[in-house]
Amino acid sequence: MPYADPRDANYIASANKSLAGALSSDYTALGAQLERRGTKIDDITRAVANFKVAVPSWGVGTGGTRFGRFPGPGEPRNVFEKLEDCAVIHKLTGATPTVSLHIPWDKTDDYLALREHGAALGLGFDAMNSNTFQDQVGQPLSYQFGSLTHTDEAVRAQAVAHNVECISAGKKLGSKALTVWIGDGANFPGQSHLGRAFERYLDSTASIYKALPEDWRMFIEHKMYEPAFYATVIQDWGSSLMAAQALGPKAFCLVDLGHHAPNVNIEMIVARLVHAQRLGGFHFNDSKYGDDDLDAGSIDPFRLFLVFNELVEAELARAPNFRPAHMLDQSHNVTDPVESLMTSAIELQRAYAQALIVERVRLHEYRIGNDVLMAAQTLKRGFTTDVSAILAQARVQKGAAIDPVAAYRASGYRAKCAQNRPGKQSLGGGIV
Ligand code: RM4
Ligand code: MN
Ligand code: MN
Repeated sequence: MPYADPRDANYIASANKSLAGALSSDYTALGAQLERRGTKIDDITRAVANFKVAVPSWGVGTGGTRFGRFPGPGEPRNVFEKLEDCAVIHKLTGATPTVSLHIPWDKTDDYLALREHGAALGLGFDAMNSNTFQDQVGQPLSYQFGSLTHTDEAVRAQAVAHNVECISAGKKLGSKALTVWIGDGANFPGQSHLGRAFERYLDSTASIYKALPEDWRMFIEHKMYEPAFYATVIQDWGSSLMAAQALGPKAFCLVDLGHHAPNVNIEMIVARLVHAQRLGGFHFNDSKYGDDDLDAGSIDPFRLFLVFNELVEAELARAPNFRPAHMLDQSHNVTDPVESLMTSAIELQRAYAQALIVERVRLHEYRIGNDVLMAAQTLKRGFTTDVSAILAQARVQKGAAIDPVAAYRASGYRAKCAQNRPGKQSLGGGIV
C-alpha cells in the first residue's frame, strides 16, 4: 500500500480537494437555515474551531478488558511513539493539540526530550495522571488494600510521593494540572471504616496539594465502583466536592462520564459543580452499563448534548472559575484507536455546536411562561440539527481534513506503523 504522511499539510489539502465542493453547498444551506433562527453560522464555526480536547496517551494503544487484550497492528511501543499517533489525530482533526500522560505508563528518564518531541509534532501536555491503582515492578509497598487511604501510613506516604513525582514530571513538560483517581475502597461490608478512610484521603491529598505549583490545578476524579465493588472512597461528586472544598482553591472536581450509576443525570451534576465553582474538567467517553469507556457520543449522544448544553449556559453566563479541561478517557478494543479518538473529538465538537445553536432567548421565554412542550422542543431542535458542515468547515479553516477517517485510511499510516513497530505486545490482562 502506498504511504503518505497524514500529518503533512499538502497531503491533507489534496485529500480535501474532491470534498470541498459538496461541503461548500452543505455549509451554505445550513447557514441559510440557521440565519432563519437568527444565528450566524460563522460565529458557531469560529467557536467550534476554538474547541480543544486532550487525547489520553493510554488511548492510542488497544485497551483491553479484564478478560484479555487484543493488540492491533503497529501499536505505539513507548510514549514517544504514542505522541506520533496523537499528532496524526491532531493534524487531521485540528481539535486535539494536547496529550494527557499517565505515570508510570509514560515514564521516561528525559522529560525535556519528550517535551521537545511534542513541540516538534505541534503538541503540548495536558493534565498528568497518577497511578496508585496498580503495583509496579520493584515497588516496595503494595496497593492491594489501598493507596492514599491505606491503613498503613508508609503506603500512604509512598502514594503521596508518587503524586508529587507526577507533578515534577509535569512541570518539565509544561503541564498545569494533576488528575488523581484512586481505586481505593472496600469489597466487603466491614472491610474498612467508611469515615476514617475518607479522612485519610483528605490527609494524603493535602500533602499532594501542598506540592502543587501556584498556577496548577488538582482534579479529583470520582468513580462509583470498580475495582472496589462495595464502597469506593471517592465514589460520587459529593465526596469529590467535599474534598475539593477542604483542600483549597486549586482543587476541582473531574467528571468522567462513565463513572456514575446508570441513568444518573450527569448534566445536573455539571450544573451543580458550576454553581460551586469547582468544575475542573471532564473525561469524555460513553457507556451503556458501567465504566465502559466507549467512544464519546456512540451510545447516548443526547446525554452528551445535554452536558454541553450546561457548559454553554455556564459560558454565556460567564460563570466564575469556569475553565473546564476537556479530556477523552476511552478504551478501544475493537477499533483502530486513532480512528476512534478522531471521531470522538468530532462528536464533542458536534455536541458543542448543537448546544451553541439552541435558541436561548426563546428557550428562556418558554421556560418563564411554563410552556413545557415548546421549551423541550426548542432545546431539542439544537440536537436534531445536522451540524456536520460546521464541523468540517472549522477543520478546513485550520488546515485539517474534511473527512479525517477517510484521509487517515488512504494515507496507509497504520500499515506503515505495523512495519516500523514490529511485534505485537500481547500483555496479559486488560489495563483500562
Ligand atoms: C479509571 C479512571 C481514570 C483512568 C483509569 C485508567 O477508570 O477513568 O481516569 O486513569 O481508569
Ligand atoms: Mn477517567
Ligand atoms: Mn474510568
